[in-house]
Amino acid sequence: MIKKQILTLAILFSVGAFAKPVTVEMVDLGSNQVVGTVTITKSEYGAVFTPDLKGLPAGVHGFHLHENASCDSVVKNAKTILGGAAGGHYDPKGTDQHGTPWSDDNHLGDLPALYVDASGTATQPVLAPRVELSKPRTKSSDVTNRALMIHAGGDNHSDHPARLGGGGARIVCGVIK
Ligand SMILES: [Cu+2]
Ligand SMILES: [Zn+2]
Repeated sequence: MIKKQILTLAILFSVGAFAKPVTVEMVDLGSNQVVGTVTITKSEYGAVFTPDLKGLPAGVHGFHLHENASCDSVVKNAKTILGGAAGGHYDPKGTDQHGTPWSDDNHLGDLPALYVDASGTATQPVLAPRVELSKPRTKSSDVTNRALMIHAGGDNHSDHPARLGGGGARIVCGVIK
């Protein structure tokens, strides 16, 4: 009986039915202080991003997977861009379009916006249906070696009237290991 259960578990692991949750330490790019974590877990319906963050500006914030595993600043045209080394929204299909988390013709890194309450706390999870923590067969992951980014403004999931949902400056970032 026990042997059979162990065998079942071994099979489930080998097909990637269980993907280990990934916890990302999030850093305020202005102060360099850790403001909490976002834990990414696999569900039957996609990846769930659960924030446990404090000290953020209240409201709705653009929230994306960016392509590079770095939160460093870059200098462009003599201006410092906080979090610039994270690169653009993760876009493995090269769509060059910003859109909704549930459509295929835009960045894979487009997540639902993050809600921060009046006290500056974010605990409300969001679901990204296309993002896979471990893919069948290859077991490669969409999240490993990327950056998780929170923007100053919201996200209308469109490139109009402003590009990339209009979220503007990068305020909080975490490298996903
Ligand atoms: Cu972003
Ligand atoms: Zn995007």
